[in-house]
Amino acid sequence: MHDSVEPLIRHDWTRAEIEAIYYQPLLDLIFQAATIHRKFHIPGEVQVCTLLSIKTGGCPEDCAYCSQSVHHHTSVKPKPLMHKEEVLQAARNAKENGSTRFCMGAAWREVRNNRDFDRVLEMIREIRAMGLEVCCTLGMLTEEQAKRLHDAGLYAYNHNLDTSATYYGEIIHTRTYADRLRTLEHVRKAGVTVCCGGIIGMGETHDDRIDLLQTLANMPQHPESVPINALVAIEGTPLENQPPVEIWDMVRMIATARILMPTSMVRLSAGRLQYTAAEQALCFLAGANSIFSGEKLLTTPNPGVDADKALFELLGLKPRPAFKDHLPEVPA
Ligand code: SAM
Ligand code: DTB
Ligand code: SF4
Repeated sequence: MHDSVEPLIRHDWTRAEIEAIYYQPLLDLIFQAATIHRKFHIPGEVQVCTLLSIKTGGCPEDCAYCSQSVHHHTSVKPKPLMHKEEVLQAARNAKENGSTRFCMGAAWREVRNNRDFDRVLEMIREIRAMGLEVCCTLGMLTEEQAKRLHDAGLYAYNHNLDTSATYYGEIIHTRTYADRLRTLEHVRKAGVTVCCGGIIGMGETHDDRIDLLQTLANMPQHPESVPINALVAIEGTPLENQPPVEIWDMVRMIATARILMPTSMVRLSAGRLQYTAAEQALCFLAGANSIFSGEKLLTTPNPGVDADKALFELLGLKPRPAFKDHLPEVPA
């Protein structure tokens, strides 16, 4: 990294410093974030990722926001792990539609060393061979499992901290923040890039949001990818009546993440359907440079490929090539 930009990448952000950034007048915040964004990234270049729920529902965890927990009564029908061919076809379609990252989600509490895991490893190998960055989100992992994922060619692992350590206990009772941090360490040690962010709109305070950002920004290495999700309030979950997240809150969160973690990809994730093109443009200006494309996230709707093509056209955005930062070896 160039000397003059090095001091911008820090891992010792104080609470007061983050508050000063987060609470500044919105237009100043956007300007600061946009300035940093332009130092570290090509403006207008946006990573396009596709999500697929490869194993849906029936999850023993009780995350209050989630449609897939057995603790809630939602319209999601549990489905076993998908067959490999079906998943490969979805990955091919995603590639054809311009995605460079394919992310597979499984509603597991943790990975078990069984045939299902072997099948996921095969999927990773084959999707990697298509030239796509492969990401998975499968719940908790041991270090050994993270290594197996790495050896299969996994590029990124998504494991969100979701909110502050303090508010976490209000949202999830079946695992702890420490469990989450442990898995993230295993992912790091295995040499897989980290995708870790959170959700806003779950009834947390601004303090909780700042805490989450401080935890992420003060990790020994920033997560390469930081998804910022606006809660999708799902009927049948304890958070079903949460009001929609105001665009200003999303922009503030994205901009602060961009300033604290200049080189990371900041993803405008769940909740995009409720925002207009102008609102999403503000998010890109504030430093968001990644989206999920395609009609569905895991279980909820998302803008379709055509809508996003029109958005890219309108705003003059370009898709980011795969493996831009480094080209990992294709595993044998
Ligand atoms: N079971 C795995 C886990 O929890 O890590 C992977 C799947 S989980 C659905 C992935 C992430 O999606 C969660 O950590 C959460 O941040 C986000 N998410 C889930 N439901 C959401 C919702 N209704 N609105 C916004 N984000 C959501
Ligand atoms: C992330 O931070 N957001 C994505 C991805 N990582 C796995 C998931 C969003 C899920 C939204 C609710 C649903 O579709 O079920
Ligand atoms: Fe399970 Fe993940 Fe949903 Fe939590 S967020 S209930 S761990 S699928």
